[in-house]
Amino acid sequence: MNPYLSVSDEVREAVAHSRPVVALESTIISHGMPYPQNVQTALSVEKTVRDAGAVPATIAILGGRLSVGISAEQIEFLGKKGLAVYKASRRDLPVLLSRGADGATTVATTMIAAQMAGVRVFATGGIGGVHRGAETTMDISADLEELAQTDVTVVCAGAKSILDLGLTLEYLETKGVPVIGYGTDELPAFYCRQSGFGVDYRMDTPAEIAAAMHAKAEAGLKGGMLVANPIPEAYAMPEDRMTDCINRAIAIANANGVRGKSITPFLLDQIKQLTDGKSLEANIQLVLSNARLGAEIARALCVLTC
Ligand code: PSU
Ligand code: MN
Repeated sequence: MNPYLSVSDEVREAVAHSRPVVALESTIISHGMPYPQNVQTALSVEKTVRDAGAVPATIAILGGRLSVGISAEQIEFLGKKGLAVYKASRRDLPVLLSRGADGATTVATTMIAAQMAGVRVFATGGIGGVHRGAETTMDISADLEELAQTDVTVVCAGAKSILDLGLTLEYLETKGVPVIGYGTDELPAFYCRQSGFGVDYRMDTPAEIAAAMHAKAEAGLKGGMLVANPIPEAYAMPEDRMTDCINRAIAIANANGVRGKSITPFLLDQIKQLTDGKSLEANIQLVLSNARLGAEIARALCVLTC
């Protein structure tokens, strides 16, 4: 037994009986949205997963343990603390665990904990990737390296154009990560349904995605898969308006010298202000939609593995 892993009874039992489970991250709670919408969203995401027939497993680092399946009170704690909670990616784990500290898990660390607990599907909003200007800043999210090595399928709404989407796709190709468009040939751009960049494969049913996951596992191929699910039509934002907002947000970040792990939360907040809060509503809706799809994939996977 891993002394740094703590799995809730509900999640442990579901995994032991091969029932569907969906992992959920906590950086989106503490750093991705303001309080109290962050807590409300995290709780409705869990409910959405349940209503779709799977067990939600929200993941965070609490008291130096990778905790899989945290409580509503713990979600409230992380949401209230907001940016004061440590944003924990892979490189932060040894120190946070040894110090008995708390941390909000990014996509990378959520994947690590999910794999340790035997959870195969993870739903979130957006992943980190290759940032615009990475040819000089070298800012490339550890999420991409995690997808290369950790066997968890991540359901997202594509990536925001605060990233260089073309370079992000190239990086994923180099690392051998399949990028699947759910009902689309194009990589969605988070707030918008299209980006102009193609995905590797289009799939139209959760069963097709589960079949690819199953084949990968049976063949002994390591690494994750990325499923990109476009934001529901009713909540999609106009592309030209978003491009303009994102460019303005990046200019503000550059003028203020914002770098490293602070850049994504900073840009999210700027974009929210520049869109009068509309980007936040879009963000909430796309996460709910990904949670539903994650649950359907987890259920389809159980049909294959049971
Ligand atoms: N994109 C979002 N919202 C988020 C994040 C990304 O739209 O909250 C978070 C995720 O937790 C992701 C992390 O894993 O930011 C990536 O951070 P970095 O680029 O510093 O690795
Ligand atoms: Mn970074």
